[in-house]
Amino acid sequence: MKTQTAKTILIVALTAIITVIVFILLMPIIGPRFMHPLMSGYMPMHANSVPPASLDISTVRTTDNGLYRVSFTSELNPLAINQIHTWTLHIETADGQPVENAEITVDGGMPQHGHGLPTRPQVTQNLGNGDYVVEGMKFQMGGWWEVKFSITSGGKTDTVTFNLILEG
Ligand SMILES: [Cu+2]
Repeated sequence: MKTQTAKTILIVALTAIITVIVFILLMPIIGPRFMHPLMSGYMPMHANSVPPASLDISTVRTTDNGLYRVSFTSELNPLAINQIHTWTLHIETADGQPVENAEITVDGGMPQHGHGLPTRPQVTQNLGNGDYVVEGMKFQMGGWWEVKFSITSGGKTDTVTFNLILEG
């Protein structure tokens, strides 16, 4: 009888361990599909993720220190979730001259969820006339996103943040 009980406990324990291991191994595959619905709605901490009412969702903005005027257009219009796509960024000086040879880095994320972008978008082409191709844009859930560009030209760096509201 004791042997039988020990056997049962062993089987239950092994099953539990195997389940955990399989779950961990599958996380990279099921993770994005499994976690993001949780993060975007069902978890209590995200239940109140309503974007601020005064959010500026303009696609034309002046950089934080007033050096550049930046606008973007998205190849995916209207923007939608779960699609890798390309933006074109246009950069001018404050007085309207195109900024031709800027170094640009891209960052972003969801301020209310505490996570960044799911991809690492890169500027891959300088089209001239202040236009730059940004490849690898993607948003994996609905809600408030920030996309931040750091722009350096002639040794002067300035940053700009675009706000997006995506339908989930
Ligand atoms: Cu999120």
